[in-house]
Amino acid sequence: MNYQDLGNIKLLDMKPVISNMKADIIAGLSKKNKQLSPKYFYDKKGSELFDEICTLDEYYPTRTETSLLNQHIHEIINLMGDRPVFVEFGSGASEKIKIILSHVSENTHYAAIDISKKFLIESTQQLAKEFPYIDIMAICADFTKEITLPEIEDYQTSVAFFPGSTIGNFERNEALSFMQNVRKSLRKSDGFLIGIDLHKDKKILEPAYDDSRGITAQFNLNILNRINNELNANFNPDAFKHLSFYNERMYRIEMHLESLVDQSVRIENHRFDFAKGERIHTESSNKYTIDQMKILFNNSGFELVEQWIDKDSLFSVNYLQAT
Ligand code: AVI
Repeated sequence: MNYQDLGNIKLLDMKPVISNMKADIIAGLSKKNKQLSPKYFYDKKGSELFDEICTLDEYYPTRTETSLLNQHIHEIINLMGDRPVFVEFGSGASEKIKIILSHVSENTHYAAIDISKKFLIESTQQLAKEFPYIDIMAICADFTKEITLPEIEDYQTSVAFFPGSTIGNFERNEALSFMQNVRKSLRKSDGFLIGIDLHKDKKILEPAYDDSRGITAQFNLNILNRINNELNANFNPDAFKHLSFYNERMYRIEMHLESLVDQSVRIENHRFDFAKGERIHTESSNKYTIDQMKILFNNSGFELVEQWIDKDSLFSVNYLQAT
């Protein structure tokens, strides 16, 4: 494998295929039931709004997962054994890994996988300044595809890390194939530390996705601004409203944008007609029962070793071992 030495980090560029936003958006809006992929939420503004969501009183996942990781950090470190390689799938700003890196010995290696090369280099270089005693590698790759991880000499266990219940934003079949791909990139007995949000009363779930300050509404509507800015479109975000609800049959929060009037929107020479009340499905956030998680783990070649759940049964952090 060809690494580039970038001073305090190594870069391995797997040259992922970047999806074509314009083609994706046009295809989604041309469907009978219009839809947009939640991956397009995250332009600069969308990422800032998501960071703000994570601090909201109603949005329990971030603080609950963070406190579970802090509370059980010594058990987690023990399970990882000596000389582990921590591999984060979709590392983003590499925030939650800091909880772990601040407790490990210098015999730890951290590999961050992300598709956005510039952001990946910036965040891993920043991390390397904070944790100069840890070997850090940035892997530019699409973590939703199968990835062959580099062999790292002298390191014993690889531990995949996938926090934040990001798995919830995959459809159930995509979640299974993601887990199977992670399994293929590991060896038998390697670990997988994954945070998954739990199915619960909609009295708790629904406000988490429709907060009183309207930040989630702004986050949802911002996708229309992004399409206007980047694809030369003429959406009027004021002519749509944020709608979210818990679909109990499907065990998922659904977020939609609902058209407030009959209207037409253009993206270059493509025209999309909306009837009043028509919706664009922008995100699903799947929630799991304990049994559903067990089935997912077993069907993807893992066994559950430890599961930590907060006292209110809101969120789970799971340590799995590859079988
Ligand atoms: C990133 N992901 C796990 C968040 C979630 O809870 O599904 C995205 C989000 N959407 C609205 N609020 C937060």
